Amino acid sequence: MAKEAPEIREDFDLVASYLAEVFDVIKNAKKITLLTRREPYGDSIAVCTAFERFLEKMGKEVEVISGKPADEFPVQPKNWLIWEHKQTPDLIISLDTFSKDEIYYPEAFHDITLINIDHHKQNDIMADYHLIVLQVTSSCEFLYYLMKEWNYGLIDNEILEMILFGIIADSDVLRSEHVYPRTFQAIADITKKGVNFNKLRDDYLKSA
Ligand SMILES: [Mn+2]
Repeated sequence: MAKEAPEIREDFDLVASYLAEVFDVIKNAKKITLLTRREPYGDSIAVCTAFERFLEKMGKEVEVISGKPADEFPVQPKNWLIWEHKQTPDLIISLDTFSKDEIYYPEAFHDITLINIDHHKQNDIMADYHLIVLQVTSSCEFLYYLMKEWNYGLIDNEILEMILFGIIADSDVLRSEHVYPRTFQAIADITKKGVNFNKLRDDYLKSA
């Protein structure tokens, strides 16, 4: 399959019909490598950490590759590599990254299926599948909706904590303009499960 330029959609509902197909690709992969940007920030790290845990619960072997470490953040991927890879994956997923120049993408990766998950207005990553929506605070918020569709039962409180951290970090504690009714619904659902908003807000403010 030839890789194509991104299609960017406003709202999550506009990708809904496409989700089952993408999840089949994920289910069929055994080794999955998650890529995020050279200089990861709260949302990038949290979305990789949450998705790594979700995929591991599905029985996948997962590696996360980014640029420099971000020790200031309270969440960290388990199998985190800095600008190098160990496994040869059968699926690659780029997360929270708007440009091909921002991800680790060696020649060895070029023929491997790539899914591009993001929420930025501009994105130039050529991929086999694009999941890009604008009306979310963060990639973490977007991933929460994806995981809910894909396998709600695998979402535990540890994953929810990372999701809420990413929402808080990328919206700068809900002060950004990219906060939507759906965001408040997600926060209500997550905190109802016992995840502590105030603690994560304080963690974020300490790291910022
Ligand atoms: Mn983001």
